[in-house]
Amino acid sequence: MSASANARLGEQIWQKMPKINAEFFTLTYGAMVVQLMRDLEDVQLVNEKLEKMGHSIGCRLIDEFLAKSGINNCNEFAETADVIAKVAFKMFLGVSVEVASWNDEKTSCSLLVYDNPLTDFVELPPNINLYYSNVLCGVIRGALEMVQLRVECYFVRDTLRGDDVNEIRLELKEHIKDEMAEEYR
Ligand code: MYR
Repeated sequence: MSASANARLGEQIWQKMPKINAEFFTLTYGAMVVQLMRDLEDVQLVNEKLEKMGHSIGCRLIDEFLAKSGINNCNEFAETADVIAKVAFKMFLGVSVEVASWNDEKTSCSLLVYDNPLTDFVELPPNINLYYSNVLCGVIRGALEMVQLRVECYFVRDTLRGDDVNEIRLELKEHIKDEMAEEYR
């Protein structure tokens, strides 16, 4: 199987088989990252690719999340962040995440991921600029886009790079106008 077909397979497994064994999933994700490193030969491109893959996963995942959680409309961004941290991470990765470091406007916060199952068994070579779990940022961005929230989402601390915690910064940029809904108003 070609390198890119392997990478595609990893993505498909993630999208279509959310209940697969966690260890197998973690190892599959790792194999996919390694393959992307080989194929793209540029760490920055790999970071971007992981984020984009996450985005397309997030766009699909949101329906399942809303259906299973029964959550529909968060009034405040703070509520949305809490739902991501406490419900979504739990549902999809089995871990709970802390929300911290809000800005005064309550449009930007950090998600502190103390235990990231994606990085079990993983060690990075020193001085590599890889955001190994960048797929998570894409998943969050894609899922929120589907509920009309445009966000920027990026890693600021990463235990694989020697930090004491994984910190994902989440910034609300815009409430996307729902043109269909506007038309029927
Ligand atoms: C709303 O504001 O209407 C509901 C917002 C729900 C947002 C849920 C986003 C799910 C993000 C999935 C992250 C998964 C990480 C493993």
